[in-house]
Amino acid sequence: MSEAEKTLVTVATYNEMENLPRLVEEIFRYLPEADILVIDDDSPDGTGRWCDRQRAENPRLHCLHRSGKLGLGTAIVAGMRYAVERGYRYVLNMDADFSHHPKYLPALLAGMDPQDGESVDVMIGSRYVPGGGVEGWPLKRRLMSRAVNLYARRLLGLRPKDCSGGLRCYRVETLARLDFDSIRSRGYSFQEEVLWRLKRQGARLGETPIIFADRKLGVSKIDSGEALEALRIIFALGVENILRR
Ligand SMILES: Nc1nc2c(ncn2[C@@H]2O[C@H](COP(=O)(O)OP(=O)(O)OP(=O)(O)O)[C@@H](O)[C@H]2O)c(=O)[nH]1
Ligand SMILES: [Mg+2]
Repeated sequence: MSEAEKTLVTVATYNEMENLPRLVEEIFRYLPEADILVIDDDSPDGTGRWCDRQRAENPRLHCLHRSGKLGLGTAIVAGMRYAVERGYRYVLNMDADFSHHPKYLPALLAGMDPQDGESVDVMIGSRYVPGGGVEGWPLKRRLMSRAVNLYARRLLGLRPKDCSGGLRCYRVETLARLDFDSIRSRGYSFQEEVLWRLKRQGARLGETPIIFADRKLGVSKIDSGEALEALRIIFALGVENILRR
């Protein structure tokens, strides 16, 4: 397979030692041809060191080390830049905590350029289309997620039903035209912001159903400060969206 045919799966990690070894194994099981890039922010639990050791045995596993916890949004951007620079064709992003099961990766990839349908530039692993859903979240968390999603869709004028989820496949050629420096989100609002920017440059967005499972091992990295910051950025982008009309 030539480089240009290749797929990269990126996984941002901060203290995911309990999840990453099994996740890497499962990704290779479902996508044996793909490369994996772990973007680790100097995890105190040694996730990055594990990655380096593992790479010695499997050169298809790549590790990007950053100096400290710099935010999920900037980690994903680093993965996207990596995919553009090395000429991959597709890049898939996913969380490390098994909320996004690797079993969905082939369906996302297959939806990009289907033989019997229209191609898309971004395929979203979607909780909110028929067949999708969330497992293990209390009602309060479900409602909050729905509310944030609706807030972002309305403010940014986005059509997809799930604009905040982090399991996605992007066409790298499309990302190459994106001005990464213009992205304001360092944290969680990255997911909505990147869709909004790509849609404005004419990208076609699609959705494939997934069941999102709550994290079973390790702890959540999102705190209320980061969550508020995400809402603030989406609001600011919404204002920009109205002014540009
Ligand atoms: N490199 C890097 N990864 C991060 C950072 N923040 C979060 N992550 C990773 O991003 C993914 C999503 O983070 P989570 O803590 O699971 O956030 P969440 O899914 O919204 O929250 P939970 O549902 O509680 O797990 C995980 O793989 C984290 O390890 C960061 O600052 N840097
Ligand atoms: Mg999670």
